[in-house]
Amino acid sequence: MRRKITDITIQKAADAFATEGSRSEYRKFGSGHINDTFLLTCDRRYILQRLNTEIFKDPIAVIRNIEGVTGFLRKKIVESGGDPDRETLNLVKTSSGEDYYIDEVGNFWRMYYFIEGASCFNTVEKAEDFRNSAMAFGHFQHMLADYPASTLVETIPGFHDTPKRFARFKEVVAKDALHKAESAKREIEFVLARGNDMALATDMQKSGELPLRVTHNDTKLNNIMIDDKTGEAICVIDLDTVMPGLSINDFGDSIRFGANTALEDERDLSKVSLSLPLYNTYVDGFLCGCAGSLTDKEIGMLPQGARLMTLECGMRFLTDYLEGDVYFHTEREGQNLDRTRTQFELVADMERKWDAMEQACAEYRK
Ligand code: ADP
Ligand code: GN1
Ligand code: MG
Repeated sequence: MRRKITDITIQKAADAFATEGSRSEYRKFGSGHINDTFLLTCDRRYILQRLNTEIFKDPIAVIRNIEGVTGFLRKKIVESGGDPDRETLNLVKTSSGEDYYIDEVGNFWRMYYFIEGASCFNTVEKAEDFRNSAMAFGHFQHMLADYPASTLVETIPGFHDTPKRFARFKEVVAKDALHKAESAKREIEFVLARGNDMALATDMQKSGELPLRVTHNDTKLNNIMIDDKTGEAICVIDLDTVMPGLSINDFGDSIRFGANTALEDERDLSKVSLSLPLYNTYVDGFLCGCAGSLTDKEIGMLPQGARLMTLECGMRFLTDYLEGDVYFHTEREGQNLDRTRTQFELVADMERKWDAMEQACAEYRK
């Protein structure tokens, strides 16, 4: 179980970093499901995070990956005349010159400079923002194309290994330690009925039909910052899972979250659907950001990336529901089951709209 954090713990962690001016206030911030995030105000603003070390078993490796990737991006941003203080994350050092701080009870902390004048969204308010986020995620991948991938540690082994997640899901269902499986019978059946599809992408990766690239792996809309004035997607954040992966997964996870007409935990399932206009917008923006680097095979598999990421995420929420909400942050009872249901509703809608999803991608093949 995760340790509760007290005010004293947060204050001590904040004071360990070399901030400009002393701490005036802090508050919980954002809607990430994994880490504990605080907005800290001193002479300027900072993001202070307690890393979830139940999930990231080697937090120092996470920091090393981020240091490497942000340093690499910084150079490219400078070369292209961009603003590296806003267009990539920047770690703040502790007073003793480290990139992280471990407190006396073992909590693992890091700090970033707060990116001012930009926001993260949980739903698409303007189609243009979604297109801009697509370009930025595509461009992110493109910029990292020549990053030395072998230096990256796999921070969560098998993160998008869908068959492995399916195997684990079946174990959890079989065990049903908390006797919750009965309450999710329909959802469990939904997953089992799609068992044969779980390895569609991983098999193509193994056979070399889909290349491994340096990818973000968690490309939801609230992991990108949109400039408040220009609407441009200026900075890709949440770099904890930057690892070798599949381009179709980065595409797919964005669709799962952003092209859904409802929130991820919406209870009224009649509101859930795949917005084809948003999907089409994202296809165009993503491929534009990737600047011609995706193969025809990858482009052809984009719809499957969307479907598999949504199915996988629903299966992960369901696993967590059955295990007692130990992975994703929850604010209410049953939230992981609600999240599961929206994901499966969305998968079902994608299956209905499959021809249109494929058609939208076909146009871009060479
Ligand atoms: P989690 O892994 O829990 O999702 P994130 O790293 O995505 O954590 O951070 C949670 C939220 O904090 C983000 O969605 C965003 O709103 C905000 N955030 C994170 N880093 C910054 C930053 N450098 N500047 C401004 N906001 C940030
Ligand atoms: C988590 O950290 P956050 O909230 O951006 C999760 C993703 C899921 C997503 C579902 C490290 O993302 O894989 O797709 O929740 N991140 C991790 O909203 O597990
Ligand atoms: Mg996040």
